Amino acid sequence: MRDLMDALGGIISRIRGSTVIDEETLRGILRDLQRALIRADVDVKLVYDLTKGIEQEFKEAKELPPGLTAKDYLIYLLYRRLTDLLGGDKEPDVEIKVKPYVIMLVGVEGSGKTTTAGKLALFYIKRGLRVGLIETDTIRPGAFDQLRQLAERVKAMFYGDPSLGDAISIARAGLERMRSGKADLIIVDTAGRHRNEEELLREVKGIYDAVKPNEVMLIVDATNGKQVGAQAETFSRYIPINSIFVTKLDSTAKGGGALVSAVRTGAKIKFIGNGEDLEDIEVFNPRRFVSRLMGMGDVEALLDRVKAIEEEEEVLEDIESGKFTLLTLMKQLEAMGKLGPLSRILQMLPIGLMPQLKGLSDEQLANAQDRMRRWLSILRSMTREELLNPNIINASRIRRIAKGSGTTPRDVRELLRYYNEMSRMMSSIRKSQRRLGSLFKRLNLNQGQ
Ligand SMILES: Nc1nc2c(ncn2[C@@H]2O[C@H](COP(=O)(O)OP(=O)(O)OP(=O)(O)O)[C@@H](O)[C@H]2O)c(=O)[nH]1
Ligand SMILES: [Mg+2]
Repeated sequence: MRDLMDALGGIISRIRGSTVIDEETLRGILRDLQRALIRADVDVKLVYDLTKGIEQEFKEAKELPPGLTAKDYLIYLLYRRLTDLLGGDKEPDVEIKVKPYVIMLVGVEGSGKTTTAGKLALFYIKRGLRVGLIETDTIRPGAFDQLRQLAERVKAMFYGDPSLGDAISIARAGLERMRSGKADLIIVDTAGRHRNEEELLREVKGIYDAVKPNEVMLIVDATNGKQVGAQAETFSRYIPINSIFVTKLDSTAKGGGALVSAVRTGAKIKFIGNGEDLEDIEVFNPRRFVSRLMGMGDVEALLDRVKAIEEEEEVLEDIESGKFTLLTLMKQLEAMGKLGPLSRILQMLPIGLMPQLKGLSDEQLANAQDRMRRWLSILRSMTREELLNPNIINASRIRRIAKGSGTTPRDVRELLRYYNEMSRMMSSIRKSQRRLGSLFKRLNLNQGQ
């Protein structure tokens, strides 16, 4: 993945280094992006859609959130589109909830199944599970020794008896053994090669029927680039593919294409492998992956900012639509904490929590910040019900909340008083806003640009 990382790094420096992002600069940047993605073996049509989408969204954005420059916004769009292409912002669930849980590994020859069996075993043993490994590959010479040695290294149970002859009997016997050995997780490794593809797939299907795994995990080699989708397709004609493990991301320029292709099969990419060591396994998180591709620190700070702005946006919407609960207040305090004095909420509400912030002395400012922190911890100690219906907060609830937040009942009451005051103020602001109509709103939205 180094190549793609370098290319994206170059694109980001180019964005940062431009004086303005005009039509021509944008074109050039998007062309670089297309080139980088196509070189990483991402499907051409997808690349085209992605850059087209960025271009449109960038041009259509009429108002940038305050404090965000056009360059920031372009980098943010790049990040968001790439994350979406890799499956959005959901982290896969890798927790084992049913025991014993059986995972069957399938994949073409040399994709990394046996190594991955060892990696998965170690991953779950570290999380306190008893793991059993079963080898069913009767074709590759040394397959049994290979997995037995891995099992010894990670301290997993092992079963594999080539004298039984056929893979299906071995799988059945292995399952029996691991169950009586009280394994929490049983991993069944399979062959990747046979006399022909048909025969391999029929054996895989036979093992599947005998073992009835909770999960079939397809192991794909990232060096195959966008071909991994076709591999998934072939296997899924015989058995359902539930999850994907992408190996060898460390050793190929085609990793981007492999990942995108895998995402598009509809099966969840759960893990990626980035090295030959057993420790080289990572839960696949598209957000984290893309931030790293784009050069972490830089992008992450920007993303935090965008997120805070989005949260602030929500609060403003709540306020405008007449919803002002303690939950709104909590979100407001959180957004203010992240955005600082730039916050539009702060500009909109010159009184209240931090009266006339600009005119405060350092000491008063520190006090205000202390109070803000204290109030946040009070709000975080409340239940959702309390946040939405402050009326139910009686004396005993106040005592509980104070205890939970390490404050005093007096502090809690102070906050509730503030909330009531604020609530009243909000409705008067809303009234005046309504009177001044859209003019006021427009003026307000255009601040900071
Ligand atoms: N660089 C790198 N190499 C890997 C990774 N995963 C596996 N390998 C290597 O890929 C080669 C094949 O791995 P195996 O685990 O034997 O693959 P297999 O799918 O079991 O192969 P067959 O049993 O023949 O189908 C070995 O040399 C592994 O060390 C990875 O994430 N990165
Ligand atoms: Mg193998």
